[in-house]
Amino acid sequence: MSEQEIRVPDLGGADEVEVIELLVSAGDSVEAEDPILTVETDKASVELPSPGAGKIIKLTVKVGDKVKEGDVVGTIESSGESGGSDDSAGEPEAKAEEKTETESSSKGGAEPDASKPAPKKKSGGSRTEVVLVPPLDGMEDVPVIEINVSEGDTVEADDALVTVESDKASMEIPSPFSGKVVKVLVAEGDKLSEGDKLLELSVAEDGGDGDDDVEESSDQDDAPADSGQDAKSEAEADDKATPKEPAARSQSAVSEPPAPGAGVHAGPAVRKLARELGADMARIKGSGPKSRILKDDVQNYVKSQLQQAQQGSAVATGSGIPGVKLPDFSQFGDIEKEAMSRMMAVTAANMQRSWLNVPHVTQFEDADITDMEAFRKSQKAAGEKKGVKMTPLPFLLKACATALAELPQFNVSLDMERKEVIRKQYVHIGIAVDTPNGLMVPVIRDVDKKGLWELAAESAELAQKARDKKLKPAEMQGACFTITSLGGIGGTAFTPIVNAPEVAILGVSKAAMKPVWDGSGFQPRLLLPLSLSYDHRAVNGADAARFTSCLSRLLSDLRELLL
Ligand code: CAO
Repeated sequence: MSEQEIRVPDLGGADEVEVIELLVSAGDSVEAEDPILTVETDKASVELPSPGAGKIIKLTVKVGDKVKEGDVVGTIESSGESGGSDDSAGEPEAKAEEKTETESSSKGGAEPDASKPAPKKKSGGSRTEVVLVPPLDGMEDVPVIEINVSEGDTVEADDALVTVESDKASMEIPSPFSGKVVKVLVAEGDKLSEGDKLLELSVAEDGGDGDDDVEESSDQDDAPADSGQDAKSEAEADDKATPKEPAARSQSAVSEPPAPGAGVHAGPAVRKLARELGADMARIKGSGPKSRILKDDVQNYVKSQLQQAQQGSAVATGSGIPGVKLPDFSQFGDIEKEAMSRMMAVTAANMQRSWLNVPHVTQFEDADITDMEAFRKSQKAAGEKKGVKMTPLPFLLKACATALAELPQFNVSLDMERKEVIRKQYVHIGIAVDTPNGLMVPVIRDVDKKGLWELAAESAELAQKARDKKLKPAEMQGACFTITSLGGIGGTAFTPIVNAPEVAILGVSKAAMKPVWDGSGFQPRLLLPLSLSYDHRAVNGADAARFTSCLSRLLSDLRELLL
């Protein structure tokens, strides 16, 4: 381990440059040549690379500082693993310079030597093509914002070579050939127009990457089969007469300009990070100078997207609606946090799913159960003998089974994907049971075929099993309809949530004595409030009113149940 200063390398001729972004902090581990900070000249931004692998001890500059070649910007404790090995520790500047030389030709330090011709060279199985800027949708003098390749890189046809950006959009200029980059002729910040020279590409005659022979070898007189140019024109290819074909091909391959606002300012490392994380840079707000997007901006963006997705999926179950944001409740007073029980989490998800998927409407009706209550009470002694308590629930079950038979559109489920209505030939009814662990809905099967005592016994047994957590999964499945009775507790009406894929649920509130006009006077009658919520896709309002009227009729006169 040894300490080594991180110095500003050769800046391609720029005197003093401004630090616009710190890419690491004290304590960060870096590899050799990882970017440490970004500086900006009047032409381009350049990332200063780490001279070796190791741990950053400190950075001695901050954003906005001006630095020049040779300035110390920080210290690194070299791990001696790669480029930052002890061998190189003594020569950090040489390392940095080496990197900068590569970068300055590709990222903005050096001006392209416009005076130098751009000959088409060929040697052995490869030729050198000069890639020109294709038509830019009528735009001229469009600045280069990113060079996507460096000398020595192998590219495929259509790989992005450079990115240019107008005030409206940014677009990538693709490679017209597969090959190896011999020389980059532009720098970030350069302004390009159609026909300008971009770079030299060594292209294999056999369609490979033109890897090897890039030196000039004019003794090879085989002109490229498709160029139509002779050896003389190759030697003079220093102007717009350089092969036109690549430019034409480039035009067809120029990517569609992104939507307005997609133009972004960011350094290559930030762009790379965004690409790796799959972040759309057009959506990220830059906090750097001139709204430049910094690494932190990308990370914060991805973090917020993840948080939103997590909150959204917890509550929205795929509906795409935004989640509810929670404040820090502890700012208002003491709080305690407790994990949801599994049952609560499942119930919450089911409720959410039903509420979001089912267009709910609730129909209200009062049933006169004065006579039914008189009958029910008359059965008390019989019930004690049988060991069964007769509550209003079995009557409700029986009445609902009869109503479902009369109005079978309530005994269906909808398959929206297949656009089918599934009609059920059985009558299984769920009963909502309030338990210390939460709501459970055991199902009584074939309600239409069972008598009141049987229904009373079975509902009591299932309710007890629910409270004792002894229900089997099969005992909670297969319902066609649900009854949720809060009558033993209180309330005058409520709007229950349909237990999808059922299409209706009956809420029952507490019966109360009320004056009812009989045509000549008010009579005291026991009225049972009914609240029928239904899926308006499956059931229309008139049928819902028919259903509650039917229930009211059946409960008011039990003889109706026999018909
Ligand atoms: N009006 C007036 N009194 C009623 C009544 C009504 N609608 N329904 C029941 N009662 C009376 C019963 O007659 C009984 O009184 P007595 O002991 O004097 O006879 C008392 O209330 C208690 O009845 P119960 O609740 O024990 O029995 P039940 O058969 O009516 O109900 C069950 C069983 C399982 C439905 C009920 O115990 C229960 O858990 N209800 C809550 C359901 C629930 O939480 N729904 C909400 C779901 S959505 O969040």
